[in-house]
Amino acid sequence: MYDLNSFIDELERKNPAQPEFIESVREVLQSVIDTVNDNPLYIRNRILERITEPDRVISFKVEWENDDHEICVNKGYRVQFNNAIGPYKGGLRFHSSVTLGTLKFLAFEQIFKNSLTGLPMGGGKGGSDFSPKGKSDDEILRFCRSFMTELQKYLGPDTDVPAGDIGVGGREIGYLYGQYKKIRGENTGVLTGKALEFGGSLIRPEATGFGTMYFANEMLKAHGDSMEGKKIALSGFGNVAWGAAMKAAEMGAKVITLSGPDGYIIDEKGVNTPEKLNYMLYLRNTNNDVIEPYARKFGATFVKGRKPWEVPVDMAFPCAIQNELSGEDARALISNGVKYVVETSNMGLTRDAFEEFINARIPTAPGKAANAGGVAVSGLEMSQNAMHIRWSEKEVDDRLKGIMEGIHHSCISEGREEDGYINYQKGANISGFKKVADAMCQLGY
Ligand code: 2IT
Repeated sequence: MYDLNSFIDELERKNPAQPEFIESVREVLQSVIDTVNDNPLYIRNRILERITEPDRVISFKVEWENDDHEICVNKGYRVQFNNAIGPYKGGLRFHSSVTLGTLKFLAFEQIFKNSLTGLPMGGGKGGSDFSPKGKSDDEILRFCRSFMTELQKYLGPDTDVPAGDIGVGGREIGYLYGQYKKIRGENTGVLTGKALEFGGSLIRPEATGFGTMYFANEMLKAHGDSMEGKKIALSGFGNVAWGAAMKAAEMGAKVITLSGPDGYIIDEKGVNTPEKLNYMLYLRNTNNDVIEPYARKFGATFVKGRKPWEVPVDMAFPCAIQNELSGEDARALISNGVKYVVETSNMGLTRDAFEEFINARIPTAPGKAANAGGVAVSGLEMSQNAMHIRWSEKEVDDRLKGIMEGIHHSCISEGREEDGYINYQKGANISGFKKVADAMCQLGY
């Protein structure tokens, strides 16, 4: 029999100074501990000990030259966490906050998220503490080349297939893939999120944002409600927020906030015109990491240094980075009458925030369910690459919708509590976990 607290204490002792990793393990384990204790096969196979230790962690040095001809050094990593159900799959994050602990948490989350999609993908994540903020295009190119020169040794279309994440979008994927092709001489789709000209999939850029709205739509339907007319607070302004805002507008809901490290904007008219949506992409590509210019351009209100969770809304979608919505933010949203919360960033909610929403019986989706559309369409990009074909926009979008509906169904079947409340966190964790654990039992150690 496992005891959650003693297991976590031991994990902490073995993995010091990795609080995000410990937190992500705690979140999954608190949902699955009874399932594990009830299953002698999981206990005999030591699933908990084995699933919380990465298969391997690759750590390397990235040397590159800046525009002033100075040599710069960054850290590079790839965490290959678990490949029981398919090749390692997960994004690369380039952000100054990245540490090994961050990438271990993201790779751990990815195992269960990928499992939930129903596609054959294992869990991995990589990245660097390189910050694209303020860098020129040439500097980003040189950094990406150097990063891939080392990383390519560990990749392959059936081994490990990275993609984008924070700081890694279409431009960076292009530079990384270009270097992979130069060194390996292969056109295998070893990265996803590629441009359409060289093997990318339609709908991949939109997939995370569209997917989170498809998931939200299922949540609302399950509660006899609809997206029509809902007011939404959304954080971030990158790729995920862009796709989410676009789909929300299509569904008749209104996104009224966006945010950056500098603060947030309130646009009461809604972030819903092609001009506003395209401006988000433009802002991202300036590498300045600020949202204030949006307020100036479209006559919206800019609130400096604060987060959008103080604005009264029906739905909240954190779409930026981990731990961006705290217990205090949750209490503010609850007292302002929030009805649904959809964690779209990975671990966007702190543990306190999750507890606040669950205790208040507010339907709250965890990131590993709601944001799985991104990696799901990455899986579809891998399939198209392997078959040397391209599916139409409708074909990919229909599959994405089907996958998100499937994930919602999994959450309900494992997450419904006695009082009828759907505990999406528990549902997602149990269904994602079981498939990987069963595979591990069958594969032997
Ligand atoms: O967090 C994520 O799921 C991603 N950044 C996407 C990963 C992928 O392989 O498409």
